[in-house]
Amino acid sequence: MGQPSRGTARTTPNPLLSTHSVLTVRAWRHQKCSSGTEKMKIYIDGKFYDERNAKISVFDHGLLYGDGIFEGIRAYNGRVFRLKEHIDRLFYSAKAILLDIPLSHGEVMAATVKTCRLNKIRDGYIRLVVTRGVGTLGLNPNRCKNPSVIIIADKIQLYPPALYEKGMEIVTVPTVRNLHSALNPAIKSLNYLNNVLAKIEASNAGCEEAVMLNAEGFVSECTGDNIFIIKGNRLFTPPLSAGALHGITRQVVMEIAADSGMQVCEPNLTRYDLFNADECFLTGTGAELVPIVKIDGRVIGAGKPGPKTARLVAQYHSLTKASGEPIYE
Ligand code: PXG
Repeated sequence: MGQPSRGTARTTPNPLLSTHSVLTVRAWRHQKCSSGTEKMKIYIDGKFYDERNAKISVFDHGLLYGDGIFEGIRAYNGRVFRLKEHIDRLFYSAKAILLDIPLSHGEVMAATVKTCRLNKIRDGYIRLVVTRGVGTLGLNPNRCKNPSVIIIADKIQLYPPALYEKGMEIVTVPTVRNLHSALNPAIKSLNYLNNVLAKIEASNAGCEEAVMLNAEGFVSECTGDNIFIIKGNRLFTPPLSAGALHGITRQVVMEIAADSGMQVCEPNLTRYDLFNADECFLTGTGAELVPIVKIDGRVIGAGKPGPKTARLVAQYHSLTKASGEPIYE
């Protein structure tokens, strides 16, 4: 995203990037961070490769069909945050798509930590990918005998601080969340076209994130984040059955909120519920907690990040600093 497509004159503006501010935020978030004197080492199937030699086959079904799974994980202060939970979710995704990860749970954890260590990561973003592996041009995954495990540990680029201070505006988009009966949104598969299309629609509307509804019209989640609202002392987020990913950050925030005396509920939510919330925020490993101040042109609460959101943000940050799988001990 953000690059002119093949065959397009370099001077042609990308029609997906409708406003300068959207471009600025996205460029910030998705800039690759590995540049520098140190060469990044990427794990592929038990070996480490320099970035320019880290390649997989064009016959890998991960590429040909989006047949594979992934996780996005963060390291803070020399520890990998909620690593076990991420690897649990990886194995649940694998089970759902009948993919045999060629490593045990413990081996995947160890390989992730080792990749961070080799890349001298203290604060970073880890992308863990398991592809179905090399097969033929046919769809049949039985031809793919060896799934591939890829681990990239990079520095993290954060959203600009102003976004957290002022809050973000989001819109509801026409693309609805995948049906459970078609492709269950709980599977973190390499096929993210459902989310990508919603993201494009958000960009076209000048927003960085999209509210996705499910086929019944209930709020599901955003393209790469879960959504929460606060009303009084109650914290609401859509249930997993509405098509929300079992977000690791979502889970942590629900625990923090319950511990600090908030009532946490997971009912079906409508756009009306979002519009009339006191506060709203998004959660995700990369974005952490992002306050939302406008949805579909409706100002949320006081139109600025709310006090209860701010408290949860602070509690989340202290947890990320103080817990996780040590990289260097
Ligand atoms: N919903 C979806 C659909 C996600 O992909 C989340 C919620 C948040 O889950 P965690 O476990 O991170 O709290 C995600 C994960 C990106 C990007 O570049 C973000 C995710 C995945 C892939 C890319 O913004 N977030």
